[in-house]
Amino acid sequence: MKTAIVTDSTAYIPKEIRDKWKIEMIPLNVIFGNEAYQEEVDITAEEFYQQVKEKDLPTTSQPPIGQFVELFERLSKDYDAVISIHLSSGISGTFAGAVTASTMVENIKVYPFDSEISCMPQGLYAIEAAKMALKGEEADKIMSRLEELKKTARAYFMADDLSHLQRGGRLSSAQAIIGSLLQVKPVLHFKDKVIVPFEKIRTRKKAMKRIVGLLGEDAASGEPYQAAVIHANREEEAHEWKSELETLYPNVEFTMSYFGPVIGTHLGEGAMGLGWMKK
Ligand code: MYR
Repeated sequence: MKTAIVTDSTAYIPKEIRDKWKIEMIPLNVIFGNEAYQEEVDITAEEFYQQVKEKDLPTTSQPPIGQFVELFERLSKDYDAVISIHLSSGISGTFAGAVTASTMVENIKVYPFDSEISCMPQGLYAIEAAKMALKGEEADKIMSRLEELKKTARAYFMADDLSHLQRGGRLSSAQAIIGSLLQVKPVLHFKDKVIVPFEKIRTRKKAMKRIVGLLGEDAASGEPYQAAVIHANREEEAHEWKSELETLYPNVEFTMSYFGPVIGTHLGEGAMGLGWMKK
């Protein structure tokens, strides 16, 4: 059985890595006024963070169902199955789009996978799936492996300005709680597929320290972990953080990643995050 691996642009897997592991990418869109851009295709993260300084605040949208159908049909010429890995169904309709498209194609079996997370942790699932697919593993076996990894996946992050998440309706909590959080730097995480405050913390420095400690709780087992440091246009700070983390946790393999245009629209510039899962 030949299995193709698809993920969406919010995994922010660099093109050379996608090419290396034969991962197909379907882009989400970022919209400035009347202009829609497919992220990672028409607009880079760098261009996006420049444009937000100059233009009205953007919005985002999921890929149209037709784009999924087209992609799955193209893949059906060379593959028997496709595993389509997407950002959490609790924050975007992308996964639901893949599910709908899966019922509209023939000659290929589609396995949609809800990562229940986003960004590079989602990318780590896609890379693992792609490595297994290239070895010729069956799609069912790859899906079981992804479910296994899911049990160990965590992501904690903080936004410099929570109003972006509030405006886009992606922060799930009572309005009064959100209001009280706007003045501080809460650590956020995914719970039951949606973003909720994890802990109310006053400063950026303390929030980052707390996230370091949370990774430490899991890494203390000494088992091999993989992790991603993720930043919204704060490359230097992210590199410093990564070096600090590498010294603290030698059993964790770190990669550097970024919040691209679509996720950046909802988190705002300056956001930082750390995601990890067992190897
Ligand atoms: C859409 O328009 O369908 C896309 C909506 C994306 C919402 C993104 C909300 C922020 C996610 C933060 C993920 C952090 C992972 C480490």
